[in-house]
Amino acid sequence: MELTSRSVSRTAIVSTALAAALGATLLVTTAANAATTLGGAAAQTGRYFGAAIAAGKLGDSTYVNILNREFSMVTAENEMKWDATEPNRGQFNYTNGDRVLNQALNNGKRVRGHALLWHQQQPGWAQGLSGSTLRSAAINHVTQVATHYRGKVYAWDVVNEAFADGSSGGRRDSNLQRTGNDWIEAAFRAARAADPGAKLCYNDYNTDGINAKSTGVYNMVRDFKSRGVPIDCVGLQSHLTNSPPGDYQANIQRFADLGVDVQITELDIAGSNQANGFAAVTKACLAVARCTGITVWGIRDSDSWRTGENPLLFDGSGNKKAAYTSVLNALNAGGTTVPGGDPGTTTTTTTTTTTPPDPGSGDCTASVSLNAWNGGFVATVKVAAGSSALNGWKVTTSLPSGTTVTGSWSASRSGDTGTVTWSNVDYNGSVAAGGSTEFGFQGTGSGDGLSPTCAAA
Ligand code: 9MR
Repeated sequence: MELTSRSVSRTAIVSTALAAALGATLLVTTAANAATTLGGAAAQTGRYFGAAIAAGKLGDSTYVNILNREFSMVTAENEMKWDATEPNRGQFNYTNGDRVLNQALNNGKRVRGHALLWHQQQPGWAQGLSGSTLRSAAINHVTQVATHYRGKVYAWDVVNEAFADGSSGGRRDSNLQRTGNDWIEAAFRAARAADPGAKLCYNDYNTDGINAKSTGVYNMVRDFKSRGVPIDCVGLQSHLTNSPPGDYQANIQRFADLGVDVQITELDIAGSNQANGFAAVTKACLAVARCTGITVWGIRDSDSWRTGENPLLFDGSGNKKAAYTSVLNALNAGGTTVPGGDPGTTTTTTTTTTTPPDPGSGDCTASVSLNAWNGGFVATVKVAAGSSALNGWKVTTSLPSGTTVTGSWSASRSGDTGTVTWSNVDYNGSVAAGGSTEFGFQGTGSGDGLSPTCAAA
């Protein structure tokens, strides 16, 4: 058919009408599928959305209504801690812990137990103990409390906040630490024996980005996994101001790559960028398959431990804040995006592409799994030994022009653009014949076509 100006204009009209009709249909579909609560929206992504609650507030109907409507996971803010559950040595009190547990279970929610051992909120009698007496009292506490809640909690924060702030990357000094460096693994083993069905987590703050403290935790988790110490998850508390760190998603990813789940366990965000910050946290978790859920540390601003900072999703009267809407929208959008990116204009996808193992020198092969979005990516590189063991390895990647590495883990690198070489670090140079190890990095730009090659070093 000859394309006349008349037929063009008619076609345009038809197209516009079609687009309008389609648009309307899409809107209706989206509205029908979008969940209207945090727990419901998170469930559509296979995750939970939880809140820390206080037994003393369960008589407040505004509070309970929001709790029952919005959240699918519950943490006792204080009621399952050592001072609450074992006020006198060997005498256990589960009254308030059970109130929180039953409120959750009776309303179809799950429970994250918090926390079996911590240097704070110890009963006075434990604060006065040391050495082997404290060790056995601590392990008995783990055993008794985890046994009481056996089969009823989804996860336990077995140990809370055991690493030091600052650049050391080491353990925090505490009475528990002074019983010997193995106190954490002893606690995890006791918890597993007492409740084999609960996921066992290590939980900490200021471990949200890649830093010395989170790397200390990372090294401990890697060590536990390599020695068979039972650990299933890592909690990033995420008490934040304005935004998560830029490498938040990469940090979540590197823990996930160790073979543990990651949970955002105590989220609250102060500051004027709060709504965007909550969206960025939510999207980062959604971008990592093993990030299994998010818990906010309180319901209304007036319930928060951060008095005057208003860091939560509901105001003091129980009204939904802008931060609430931004979390709900991020959950309903599903998929992934770049933390801190502009949710209004960024179209995002998660793709996992694995390049075929390179034929290499026969010593080793390298393959890459990519989690990419518009403008950035996290690459996880698997280094596999051939028929001989490796005692060191070197991987070379070719980054497309315009691409820059912004952070990396489990390897040392030669640069951040162009051809980058990656060498093993002290703990992952030895790879058994037929075995493998992984390192990873985050970058801006495109992660396509990295074509890693591997050689023994
Ligand atoms: O929110 C809790 C507050 O009510 C307690 O007074 C405080 C005691 O130290 O603990 C708060 O919860 C903490 C959590 O158990 C561990 N991470 C930090 C939390 C905020 O301080």
